[in-house]
Amino acid sequence: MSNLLVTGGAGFIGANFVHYWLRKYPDDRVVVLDALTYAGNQASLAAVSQEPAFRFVHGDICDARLVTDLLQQEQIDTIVHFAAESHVDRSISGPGAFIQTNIVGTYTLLEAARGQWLGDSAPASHRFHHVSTDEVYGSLNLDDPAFSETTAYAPSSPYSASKASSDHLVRAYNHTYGLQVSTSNCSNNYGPYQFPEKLIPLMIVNALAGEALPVYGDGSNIRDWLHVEDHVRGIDLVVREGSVGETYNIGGNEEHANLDIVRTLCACIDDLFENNDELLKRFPNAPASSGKPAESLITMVQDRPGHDWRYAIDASRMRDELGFEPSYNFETGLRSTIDWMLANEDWWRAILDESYRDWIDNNYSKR
Ligand code: NAD
Ligand code: TDX
Repeated sequence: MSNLLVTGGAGFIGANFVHYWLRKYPDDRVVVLDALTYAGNQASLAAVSQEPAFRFVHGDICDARLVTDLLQQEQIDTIVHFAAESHVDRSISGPGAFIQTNIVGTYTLLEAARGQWLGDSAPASHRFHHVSTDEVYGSLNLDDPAFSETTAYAPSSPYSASKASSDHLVRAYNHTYGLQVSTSNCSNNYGPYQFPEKLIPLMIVNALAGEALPVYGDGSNIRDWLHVEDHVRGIDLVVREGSVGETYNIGGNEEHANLDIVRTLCACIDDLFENNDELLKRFPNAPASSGKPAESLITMVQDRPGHDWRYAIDASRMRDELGFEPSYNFETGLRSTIDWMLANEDWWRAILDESYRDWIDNNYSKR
C-alpha cells in the first residue's frame, strides 16, 4: 500500500493518472496538490472526489510549508510530479510563471522530499517521479534519429528550458543526496480532459463552433502523439519497476504533421455530422450545417516564434526493460477523443469562459 502525492492532478495528464491509479490500486491513498491555475479543473476529478482514498488540496507546489506538512500528515512515500505551466505559446508571451512553477516549484518539492524522506522519520522506501517532456531535447530534422535517453539536452522555448532545468535538479538530488528519483520524458499527449488551448482539443472545439482552425506556419511541423491513457500506464511502470536515478522516454510511435492531423480531425467530424440531425442541431455553426466541409475552416497563421520542427521518441528502453507498448493507434485515438468531447460538452463549455476567450483572441490577433 502506498500514499501518493500527485501534483497537478487537476490538469490534463494528472487527472487521467488519478483516475487510472485509484481504479488500479484501490488500496492506495491519493492526495492531489493543485494550485487550480487556468489549466486546473476540479471538474476533471469529479468522478473520484467522493472516494475515501482521495483528497484534494488546493495549494501551490512553491509553498514549502504546505508541501512539508502534507508529506508528514499523509505519510507520503511516493510523489508523482505533474504540476507545471505546460503551454509553449504562453511561455513565449510570459515566461515568468514557467520559471516559478517548473523550476522553483520542482526545487521546493525536492527539498521537502529530501527533508522528509532522508531524515530520521524516513518511510521504508520512497520514490519521487518527475514527469517531463521530449521538448527538452530540442528539434529534429527529418533524417535525424529519434530522441533517446542519452540525447543531449537542447531546449529551445522558455517552457522546454524550464522543464530541462527541473530535470537536471531531479537528477542532481539523486546524485548528491541519494533521493530515489525517476524521470519520464514523453511526447505530445492527447485524449480526455485536455485543455482546449492545445492543438487537438482546440481544433475540435473550433470546428464544432464554426471558428477558424489556426495552423502555424506551413503546418509541416511533426509531433509524436501518445494517447494519455498509454502515457499514465507507462508512468505506472516507471514508478513501480523503473530503476532509481534513471530516465525513460515514453512515445506513441505516431509521428504526424500538424496539417495532416487537422485534416484528419476535419474528416472525422464531417463523417460524424453526415445525416446526423442531433449534431447539426447541437452545433448550428459547424460548417456541416451549411453544407461545407470542416476543412474550409483551416487558416494558415503566422508561425510560433522558435517553433521546433520535429519531435520523435525512441521508446525502445520502455519496451525492452519494462515491456511497454502503446495500445492506441492514432486515428482510433483521435476518433475516441472527438467522441469524448461530444459526450462531455459541459466540461469544455465551462472552460470557454471570457478570460480564456480573451487570451485566445489576443494570442491569435498578434499572429
Ligand atoms: P496542464 O497544463 O493540463 O496541467 C497542469 C496542472 O498543474 C494544472 O492542474 C495546474 O493547476 C497545476 N499547476 C500549475 N502550477 C501549479 C503550482 N504552482 N502548484 C500546483 N499546481 C500547479 O498540464 P498537462 O498537459 O497535464 O502536463 C502535465 C505534465 O506533463 C507537465 O509537467 C508537462 O510538462 C508534462 N508533459 C505534458 C505533455 C502534453 O502533451 N500535455 C507532454 C509531455 C510532458
Ligand atoms: O493553434 C495551434 N496551431 C498549431 O499549428 C496550436 C495550439 C498548435 N499548433 C501547432 C504547434 C505544434 O507544432 O501544433 C503542434 C502542437 O502544439 P501544442 O498542442 O501547443 O503542443 P506542443 O507545443 O507540441 O507541446 C506539447 O507537447 C509537449 C505540450 O503542450 C507540452 O506541454 C509538452 O511538453
